[in-house]
Amino acid sequence: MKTRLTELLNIEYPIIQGGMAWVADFHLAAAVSNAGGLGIIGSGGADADWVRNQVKSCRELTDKPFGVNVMLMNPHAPEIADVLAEEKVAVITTGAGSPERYLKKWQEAGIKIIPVVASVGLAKRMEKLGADAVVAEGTESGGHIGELTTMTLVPQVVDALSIPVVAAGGIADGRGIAAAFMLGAEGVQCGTCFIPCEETNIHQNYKDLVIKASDIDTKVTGRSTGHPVRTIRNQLTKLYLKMEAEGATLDELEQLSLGSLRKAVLDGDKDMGSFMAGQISGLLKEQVTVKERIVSMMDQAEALLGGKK
Ligand code: TUI
Repeated sequence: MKTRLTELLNIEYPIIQGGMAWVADFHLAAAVSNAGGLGIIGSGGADADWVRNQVKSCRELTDKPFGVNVMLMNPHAPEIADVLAEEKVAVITTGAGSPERYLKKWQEAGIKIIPVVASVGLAKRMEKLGADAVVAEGTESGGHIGELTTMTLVPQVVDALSIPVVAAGGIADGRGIAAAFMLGAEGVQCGTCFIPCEETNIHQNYKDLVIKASDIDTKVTGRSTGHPVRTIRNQLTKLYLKMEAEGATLDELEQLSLGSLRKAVLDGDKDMGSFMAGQISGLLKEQVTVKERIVSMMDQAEALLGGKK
């Protein structure tokens, strides 16, 4: 399946791995790139040294292109932006904001830039400023989310832009890929489907929670703070939503969720961890290797879209 995205990124399959904070380290990114997709190191709230080390480690595991996601709410984002320009990583994806202030520097370093957007407005601004493609991410996604669904966002972004559009949110098998292509996307970004993979370097409880989740097992917290985040429901989401309903302050809510992603990924704390995952968790029933996941998704997509290549 050749598209403008596979050509742009020099990859075999039109699949970008989501830059999941704490979850997507160089092990996962290298595995995805080695399997023919585009692996992404999720820099989340990490500092610039961590990112530099991850990039170097990833280069030891793969000769294929890979990228780094910059979470723009991270206070270390300016230093990370510099490190990525110095290291001349192949691709940068961004999330949770507008990367406007960094684009020139990254372009001068020859880096392909793919902002993740949740609205047509930001998508258009990114194209105007020279982005190479955009990821249009629907609210089905895990983690920090926008308002629109993948089904509504993707075709509207496709119609508004000339550069390639990558669909994200709710895609975890070949049917999802085929559907995204029908909406005009030229690639997909998938995060949740890589959580229960062998190569994902996280606590086993996190993988098991995604595998055991049903269709209705994710919740969105933080709507009242303006930073909605989708996670697997547990004691933390219950408490958070109760406090939000009772009008808790930003400070109180921050206290509750402080370090909760770490608790999920490192400690496997099923009750108080923040297990970011998308609505498609209910579709994922087994732990497989990254290669198996990608090949089965692509086989199914190619069959649905009418034959190979
Ligand atoms: O960024 C994501 N997903 C994320 S980031 C993250 S780390 C985090 N941890 C704790 C709390 C909050 C975040 C976990 N998941 N996806 C891409 C995405 N970007 N979704 C929504 C947006 C977005 C939202 C508003 C992008 C831009 C925006 O407005 C910018 C503007 O200036 O218009």
